[in-house]
Amino acid sequence: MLQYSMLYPKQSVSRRTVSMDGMWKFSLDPEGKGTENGWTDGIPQADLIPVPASFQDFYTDKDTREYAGDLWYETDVFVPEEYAGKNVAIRFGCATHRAEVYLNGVHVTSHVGGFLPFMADITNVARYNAVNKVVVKINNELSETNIPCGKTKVLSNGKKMNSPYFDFFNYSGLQRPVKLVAYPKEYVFDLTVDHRINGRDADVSYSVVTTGEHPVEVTVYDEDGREVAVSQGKEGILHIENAHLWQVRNAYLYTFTVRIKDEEEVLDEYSEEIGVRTVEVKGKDILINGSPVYLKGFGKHEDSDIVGRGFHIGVMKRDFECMKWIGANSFRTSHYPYSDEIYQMADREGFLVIDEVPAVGLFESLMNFMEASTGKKTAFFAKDTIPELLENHLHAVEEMITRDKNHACVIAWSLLNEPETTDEAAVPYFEKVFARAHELDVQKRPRTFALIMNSLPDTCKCYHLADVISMNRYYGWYLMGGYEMCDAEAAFRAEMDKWAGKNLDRPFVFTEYGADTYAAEHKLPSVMWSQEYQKEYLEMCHRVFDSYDFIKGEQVWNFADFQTTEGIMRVNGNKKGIFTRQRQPKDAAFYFKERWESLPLDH
Ligand code: GCB
Repeated sequence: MLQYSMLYPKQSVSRRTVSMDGMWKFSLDPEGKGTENGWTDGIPQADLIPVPASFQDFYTDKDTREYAGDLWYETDVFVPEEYAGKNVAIRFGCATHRAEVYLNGVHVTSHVGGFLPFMADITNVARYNAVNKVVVKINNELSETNIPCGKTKVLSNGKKMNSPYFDFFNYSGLQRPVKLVAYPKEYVFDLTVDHRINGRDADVSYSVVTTGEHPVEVTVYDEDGREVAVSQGKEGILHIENAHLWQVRNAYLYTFTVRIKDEEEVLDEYSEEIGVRTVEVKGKDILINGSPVYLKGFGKHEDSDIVGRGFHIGVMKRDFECMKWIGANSFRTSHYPYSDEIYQMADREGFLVIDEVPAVGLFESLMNFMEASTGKKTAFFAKDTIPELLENHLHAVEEMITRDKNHACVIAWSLLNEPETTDEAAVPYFEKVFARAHELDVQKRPRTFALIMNSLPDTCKCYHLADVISMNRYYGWYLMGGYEMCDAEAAFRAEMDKWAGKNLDRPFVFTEYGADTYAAEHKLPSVMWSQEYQKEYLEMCHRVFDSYDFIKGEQVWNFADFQTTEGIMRVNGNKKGIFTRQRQPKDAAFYFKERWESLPLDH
């Protein structure tokens, strides 16, 4: 079990949360001497920088943007007198990729992994009714022992540089909201729910973890605030009559309130909005509330101008509006779990989410999307870095599932993106990761991983572990693009015929397919990179998808153009977006709107 509660900070009769977002002091530490020089007490000559945001795109010099190493943040936080006697903590939405947190010079916590929240307990270190100094030391270097994988090299001028084995910019820093939270000593640590539908009614089994022995009561309220079910005890079943189910793009959220009680006194109260629905894979179908669904949507990124990977509430809103306009019903959180608020919004809007752990780059290559199709092998899973990597990976899976398990929107766990699966050495690693996800999720949601181009029916050693087979395929882009499109289609069909021949009786979802397209480029007849080519490419892919009854979803790569490392394969970023980075439609967006609005829900 995790050391800290993953429940999203909320206000209630017993809980307080105060935003710590704003301008923080900020300093790079290229020599790595901050700790030695006493920066844990306060950082010298600091600049001011917004939190939440990635630090990279504010500055105009390249050394800062490309910086690899330690970076320091500092702010003051006032801890009110009324918090004395409670638990007090600072909750970081994330710190990319590893963090050490100090309060008034005292080390309070460390965390590894850049895309999931953690809490620094400051109860015994805080000064009450006084200002306290928070210092966070972050390190953003990539390695093969932590996810996402990459390496950090040293240039001839002595500066460090990150080399990701993945195709998105290594944005880092305090990229998500930070909150000061206060909650009682005896408190609700965790809540887990699982749903069963019985005719018109629903039975929600729940379990609550608290830090004490006082009795627990769970009450369910409908959207009008009416009490519809109540149960006593840390475990039980909540019976909801005439249940209003959470449906795809037609959400309904009940409020589940957990109270720890001492007679009539409420010691702690925690509420969460939860949709009642079931998810199941049956034969070739993905079933939501027993009905088959076809996924229409995107692989996304948390990525936008200026703030980089920083959570921006306005960008989130625009993204959902674009996805609704185009007729999408789903997205994958490629290639890392997103900020909590995005799942809350997906719950509210009825979107289906494939939730992905940051296990990307488990194939040693700067351009794995290219090199995989050349047959390159890197023996990634045979390396001696694997035991430590696996430990961090399993920990991230635990954090992700613990954080996201109650979201109705989360219908599957993606446990890796494009790992090297052509070597037997991958199998034991995969088995452990898949087993852990199964053990942690009471809803037993389907598990998957995104198959890279060389993970083929006759070369992939791991697909048998996936409940849903997720395919990333680029026939007609990385392979046989342009005028060779007819050969691309033939090769694509030949691969799909082989999968069909395996009779796996399992759903397949395309979690990636796409073509880089310059928003300003038009050409008749088409050429690669033009808007016209993107459409021809997509039409070819859709012809293939529509020919196989086991294909149960299409999530095009990518929702929007996004930043990557610079290089000859990328023109200031990846341009496979259906929308531009500013969230305006390319021509293909209108084509998708037509297709997706006319596809039946179960296709
Ligand atoms: C992939 C990767 C994704 C890349 C994409 C591309 O296979 O999973 O991260 O951005 O291909 O555009 O090459």
